[in-house]
Amino acid sequence: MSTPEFVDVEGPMFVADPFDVEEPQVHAAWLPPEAFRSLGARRVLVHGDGPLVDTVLDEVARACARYGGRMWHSPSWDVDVDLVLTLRRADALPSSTAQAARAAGEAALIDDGRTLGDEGFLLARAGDVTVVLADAPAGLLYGLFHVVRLCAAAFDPARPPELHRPALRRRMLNHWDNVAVHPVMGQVERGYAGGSIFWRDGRPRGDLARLRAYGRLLAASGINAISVNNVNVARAEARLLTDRLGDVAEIADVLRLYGIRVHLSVTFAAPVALGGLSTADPADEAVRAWWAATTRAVYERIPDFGGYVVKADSEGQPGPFTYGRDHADGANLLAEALAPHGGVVHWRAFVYDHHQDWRDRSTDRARAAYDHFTPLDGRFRTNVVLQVKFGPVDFQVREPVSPVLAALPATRVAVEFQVTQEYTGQQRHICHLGPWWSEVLRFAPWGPGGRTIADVATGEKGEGGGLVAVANTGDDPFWTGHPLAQANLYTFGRLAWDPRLDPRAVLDEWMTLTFPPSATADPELVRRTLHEIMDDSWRTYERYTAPLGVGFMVHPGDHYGPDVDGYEYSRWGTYHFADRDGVGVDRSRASGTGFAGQYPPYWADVYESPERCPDELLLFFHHVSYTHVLHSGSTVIQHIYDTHFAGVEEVEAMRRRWQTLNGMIDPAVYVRVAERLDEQVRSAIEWRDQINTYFLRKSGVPDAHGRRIY
Ligand code: GCV
Repeated sequence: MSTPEFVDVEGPMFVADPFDVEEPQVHAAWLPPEAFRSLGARRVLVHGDGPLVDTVLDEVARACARYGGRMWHSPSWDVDVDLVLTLRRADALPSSTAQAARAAGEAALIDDGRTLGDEGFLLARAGDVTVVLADAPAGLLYGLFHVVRLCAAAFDPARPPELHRPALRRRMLNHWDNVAVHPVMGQVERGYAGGSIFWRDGRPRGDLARLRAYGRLLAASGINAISVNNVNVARAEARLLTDRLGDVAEIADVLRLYGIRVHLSVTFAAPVALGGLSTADPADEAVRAWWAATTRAVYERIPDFGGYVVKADSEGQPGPFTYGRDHADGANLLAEALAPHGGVVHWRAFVYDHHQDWRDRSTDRARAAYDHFTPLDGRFRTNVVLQVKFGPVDFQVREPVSPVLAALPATRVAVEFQVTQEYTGQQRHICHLGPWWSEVLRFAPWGPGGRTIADVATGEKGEGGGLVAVANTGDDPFWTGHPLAQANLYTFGRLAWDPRLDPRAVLDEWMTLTFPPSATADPELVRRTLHEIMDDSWRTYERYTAPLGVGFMVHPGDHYGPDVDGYEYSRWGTYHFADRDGVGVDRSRASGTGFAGQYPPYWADVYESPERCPDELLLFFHHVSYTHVLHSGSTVIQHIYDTHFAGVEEVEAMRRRWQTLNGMIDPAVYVRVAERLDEQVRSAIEWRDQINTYFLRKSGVPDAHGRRIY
């Protein structure tokens, strides 16, 4: 028998550990050491080689060191183990228990008839052993995090085999981080969690330990791609593509350890701004050559570079319209440069007139993306992903699903969500967005029972554009400002891995990892209380803010807090048209902007009719009188009063419930959340009183229950 190559957990770790993520200066979020307790107490064999396998080894070694388990790597020694993490095609396993486990896994796989792919894994039991089988190292890493999620259940002898493959190939985060501090938007545009994880005052932040800890969290949620700078690309940020590419490479080197590919937001004007050309016209040969050469240089430095993200002809960003070209011409220009290297361009569909005249009732911002992009269907190269915000306006707490998502069958389409809570309480309010995203993903735009938005993102043969979300993270010690906002990031990653997951179950997973039962005196109380606070928090937020899908009513600029008429006479195209008789935007075909007609027939008909339109979207699609009776039986005006009073009561109840956790959980988390709940209560009262007062004054209709309105 040859020498055992096991890792003696009492001895030095054999995997180089340049960064100490064991004792981070930041909150451990959903990967506290306690979450690894079950895994770390076992005998674990890891079989396979490569950088991502090293990451798996590092994770397992760390857990075993803490909880008394043992780990072997590619052994030549026969040992009994509890868990085998192995590549399917790796060399024969000498350990007999491991061999048996792998054989059982293979058998289960054959029975299942599916393949594992680049990121999938199989978890199966063989006798006393749990096996994680993958075809590629990324699958082993995801399998490891699955074992962590399952805790002891991963070792349940009765557990049937399970095969996991991500439904979506690309599960991406967009950071709206500026390299240099922007005079208005600061370091992170719409960022509510401090500064950037990547940049500070014009330079890389250089905190590689933090970066690695971030990659680890993202991988454990399922995210595998990230763009590292704002889609609004200013001068300093533009240079990341050329002379500051080294800064990007440094980030890519760290995130690669967790299977995350780095993408870059670029400016369409780069050939002029950086290349010294006189034009950025997509039809110009010199422009095409510039993009080709620049992109080649990017891949020489970052071989697994993901691609470009582009916001063009939108809110002041340059784009192809300047040259009389359309967005297919623009996107294809960059796609052509990326294609030889396997990269993609995420081309955003957020194109609308942001200099609208509020007097003009015929222009409708909600129509814009459809009007611009549907004529281009079929013209985009295959490595263009059209990135579409989930709703037609802008990440509101309630909007219909964007009709663009159902209108380009010959285009790869990605759905864009906003994890950063720009319009949903800015990480000062608890607003768990999982149920909202899940509702969007399950929406069937061609009518009930038909294909869903998740199907569109997946694509019929897996060639869909995937899911993308704007990140909510920053250099805040809790990552997300509000500690409970971590759940939104985790949930986004999990839904991107499998859009069919039940958001409540995902929230439960997040709770169990973040507040490990073994670390609290009364785990059931903690879990129940968190569910009571978070499960319905999105609907609570909706109740005390803009009613019935009408949207906005936020303070202009910072978008926090109520200002009912703040945007009413502005150029931004977000109006509610409240007058003494009624409120809402007529988007019908019959008498309004015609937006309802952008949907396939089933929903076009439903939305067209004030009688059939779902209550929660009524004011998005129709201008109705205050006395219009909803499906709920209430009138519009009474609904406004009732929901605003109820919303505040619910937030007050959240605060009381949170107080019952004092002493049960990490005091720092407790205090941070308690402070933010005080602000949430204050802000919800402000919303209630401004909205109710505004509509009482407009309508003259008193509250049926005689409650105090000002
Ligand atoms: C990055 C909204 C936000 C902007 C953001 C824009 C976008 O308008 O308020 O800050 O810009 O969306 O998605 O590009």
